[in-house]
Amino acid sequence: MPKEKPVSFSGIQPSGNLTIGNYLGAIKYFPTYSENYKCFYCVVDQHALTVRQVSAELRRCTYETLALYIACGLDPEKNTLFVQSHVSAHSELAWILNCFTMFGELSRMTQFKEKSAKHADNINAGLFTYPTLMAADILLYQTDVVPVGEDQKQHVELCRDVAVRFNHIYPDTFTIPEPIISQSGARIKSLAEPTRKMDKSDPNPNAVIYLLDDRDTIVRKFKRAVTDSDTCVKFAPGKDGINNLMTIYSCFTGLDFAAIERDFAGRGYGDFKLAVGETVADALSPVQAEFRRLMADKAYLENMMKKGAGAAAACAARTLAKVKKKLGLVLI
Ligand code: AQP
Repeated sequence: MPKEKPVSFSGIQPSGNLTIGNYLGAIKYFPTYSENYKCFYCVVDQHALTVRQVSAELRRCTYETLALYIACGLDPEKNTLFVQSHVSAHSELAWILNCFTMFGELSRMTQFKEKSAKHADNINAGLFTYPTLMAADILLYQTDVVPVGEDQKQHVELCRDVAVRFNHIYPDTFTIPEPIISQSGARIKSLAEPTRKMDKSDPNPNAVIYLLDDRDTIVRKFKRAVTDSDTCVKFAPGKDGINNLMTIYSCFTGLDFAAIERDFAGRGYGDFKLAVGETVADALSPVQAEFRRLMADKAYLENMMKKGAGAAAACAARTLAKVKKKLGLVLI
């Protein structure tokens, strides 16, 4: 069946409280696809299982991530919002794609290497095959574009390689997806170690701005952000801390670096950090208010989960049946 519109798919793990990294690298852009794409945005709870989770926390974060999708501007009437584990086709297709993905390809994934180092006591098979589940997420919907932060580019490229390999053997099965990485905000760094990505699972909460942090906390964390011993607000190589703060400020205000440098000429880092903190807190305040409203209505969220799962499952079932038929699995 020809598509009415190209398809956009992306997902976020409910593996902790969402950060401004998740927002600026991904969620902020999701609503911009709603008019011209058929959009699927997923809470990828099965991906979160690759790292040990506390059950009650995983459940809470699943509701919260869904509520944050909407609070950040995704209209559930225009987008299919759903939870991965509610559509069993994801794990079914992941198994099939495991049989078309090479051990060497998975071994080269940066995230696998980083997470294996971080969780040395739990280097499980799911952590290793994470990219094939992600490929299943994407390919099930015949996706054209995948808006993601820079860290996920490698996984989308692997997904493309697997889809091309599959299509070579069984022609015209999958649409080959393109990763879309934003020009700005694609890699927001930690406030404590600004050479590293801001991670929602960072054990140091001062390194991360969570979307649900209150105003005082946001301002305090930015005040404490690691910068160099210079005082001049200028984007330059090697000034990782100030470059990161300027990137965040630019993403939230729309000002380019030259304008920020002009505005803060002759003023120290202290003034700038305060401005960044207040700007981010102002921008997140309406998102937080809408989030609280949605979280007070669990029945609404559950109803939406069911509706989203139904719509996603219908699309996913078509691709899965096509794949099974091509492979020679008997359909009854
Ligand atoms: N720091 C970031 N800057 C820009 N984009 C980012 N993304 C994540 N961190 C940044 C993008 O957010 C989307 C969801 O990714 P995820 O659920 O895998 O987020 P995560 O915080 O990286 O999740 P983890 O793996 O649970 O946390 P850590 O890494 O803390 O162990 C993606 O589009 C991602 O690119």
